[in-house]
Amino acid sequence: MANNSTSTQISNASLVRQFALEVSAGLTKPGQKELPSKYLYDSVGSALFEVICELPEYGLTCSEERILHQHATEIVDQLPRPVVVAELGSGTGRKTRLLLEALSRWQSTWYHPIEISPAALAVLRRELRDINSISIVGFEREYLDGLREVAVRRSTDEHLFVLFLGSTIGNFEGAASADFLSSARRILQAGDSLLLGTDMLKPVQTLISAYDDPIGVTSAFNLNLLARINRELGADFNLQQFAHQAVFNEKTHSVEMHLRSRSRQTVRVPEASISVEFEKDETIWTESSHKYSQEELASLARHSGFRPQEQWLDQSWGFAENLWIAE
Ligand code: AVJ
Repeated sequence: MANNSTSTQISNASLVRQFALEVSAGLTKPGQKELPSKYLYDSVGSALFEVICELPEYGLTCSEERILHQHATEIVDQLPRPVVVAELGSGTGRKTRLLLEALSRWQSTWYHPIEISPAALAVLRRELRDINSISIVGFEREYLDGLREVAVRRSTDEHLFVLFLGSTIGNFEGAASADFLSSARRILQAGDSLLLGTDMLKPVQTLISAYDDPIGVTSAFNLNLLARINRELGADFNLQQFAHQAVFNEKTHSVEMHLRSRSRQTVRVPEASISVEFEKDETIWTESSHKYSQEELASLARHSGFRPQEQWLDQSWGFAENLWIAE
C-alpha cells in the first residue's frame, strides 16, 4: 500500500469565526473568565508543547513512551483484526510510531490522525512517512467529528482502534470526560477498542513543577494563547501584564493553568467585538489537567460503555496506558 497522505479540512474563515465566538463567550463569562485549552495549539503552541515534552519536570511523555516501547507489541496483539487506527490529537507521532510499527508487522494499516492543528498534522506526516504499509489520511477536525468521518468510511469487517494518548482526556472538566467518552463510544461498534493514556495522581509538588517549569516553557506556552488572540483576532493583550500560574485544585484533582492579570486593565478584541475588563490578580483559566486514581478509571470506563481489558502502568512517573473494549 502506498504511503499517501491527504486530509480534508474546513475553511480558515469559519475556523477564525468559531475561535472568535469561543473567545468572546469565555472572556465575557460572569465569574471565572476562561479560554478553551484546544486553542493553545497553533503552530507556536504546538512547537512549545513539543519542548515541554522534553522537559525533565514534565514526566508524562517519557513515561508513556517507556510504556509503549516495552509493550507496543503486546498491546496490538490483543486487537481483533483487521484494524483501522484513528488517533484523537496526533502529537508528534513518536508514540504513535511505536504502535503503527508493531501493527505494520501483521497488516497494512490505515491511520487517521484527527487533529485541529494543521501544523501538528504536518509534523506528523513528516514523522511517519517512512513506515511501510501505513496509509495516512488526516482529518483537520474536532475529535468527535473526525471520528464520525473515520467510522463511516470503515468497511464491515474492519475494527476501529482509537488512540487517545498523552492524558489529553484529562483536559475535559468533570463530567465532560465521561460525556466525551460516551459520545466516542456511540460512534464505535461493540468490540472496537480504545487505548487511553492517563496521568495518575501524584504528590502536588511534582505536579506543579510539571506545569510550572523553571525555564518558563510552560509559561510561554500559556501566554501564547493571548499572543494568538492578538495575531488572529486583532486583540491588544499586553503580554507583560499577564503571568502564568499553575495550581492544583484539590477538589477536582486537576492541575489548572491560569493567566493572572498583573494590573487592572482593559483589553480589546476587535474580531470578537468585545472589550474586556480585568481586575488586578483576576485570572483567565486556560486549561485543566485531571489526575486519575484507579477507582476513577474503572468507573469512567463503566459509565462510558467500555470494559477495561488491560492496563500498563509506569510506576516511576505514574502514568497508565489503558486498553478498553467497547461493550
Ligand atoms: C497535552 C493536554 C496532555 O495537560 O498535560 C502541558 C498539555 N499543558 N503542559 C497536559 C500541557 C501544560 C498536556 N496535554
